[in-house]
Amino acid sequence: MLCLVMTTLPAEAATFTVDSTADAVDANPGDGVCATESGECTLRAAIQESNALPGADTITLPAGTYMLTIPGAGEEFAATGDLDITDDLTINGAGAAVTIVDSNGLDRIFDGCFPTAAISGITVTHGEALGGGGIQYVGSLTVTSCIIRDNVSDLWGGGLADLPLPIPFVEPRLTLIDSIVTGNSALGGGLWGRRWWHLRPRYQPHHHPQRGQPQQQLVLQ
Ligand SMILES: [Ca+2]
Ligand SMILES: [Ca+2]
Ligand SMILES: [Ca+2]
Repeated sequence: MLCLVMTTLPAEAATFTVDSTADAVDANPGDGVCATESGECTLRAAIQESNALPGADTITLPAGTYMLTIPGAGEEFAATGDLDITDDLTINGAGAAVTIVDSNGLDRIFDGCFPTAAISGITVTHGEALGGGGIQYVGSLTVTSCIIRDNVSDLWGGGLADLPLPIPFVEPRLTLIDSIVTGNSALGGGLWGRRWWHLRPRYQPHHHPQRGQPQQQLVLQ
């Protein structure tokens, strides 16, 4: 994605609680209310709203399967295709076994360009993109108690990948905690990055497959 890293003024953090598993856009991003035309707070609407509000925000994502259904890869404002995160954000699922975000091959799941973001308690699955089939990121991303599985990339990072372009003043940094990266397929296996990986408490590099091979299981716990 095209990253425009902007300095934003301090703002009061907002918390949005998703109340619908539907995939629909926010009716008015930036008004402080997560609401589609029908008044629901979808994951896509919550991300659009948190992008529009300056400063770090939090999204609570209850148990459910959230299917991405709006086609349109290559769009960078979370309106179509993948969910573009362009501001600091924390997304808290209810647990990877029960909170599942699935793109059904439509696009990748999360495309992040942020200074700092975190996701926890979520399964990210069936994403598909040229790079970062499940998640592509720039900046500092912390993934805690998540399952990144069965995502596909034709190039790098079936599960997760940092953006392979240098962005001024932003270094990609991935921290994986108590998470499972499994069943992803790509040139770079499940994980691909240039630097700044922090895998706790142990890193199993032998679980990176060769080109075109499905990734074996990488468990960090
Ligand atoms: Ca709104
Ligand atoms: Ca924000
Ligand atoms: Ca998008």
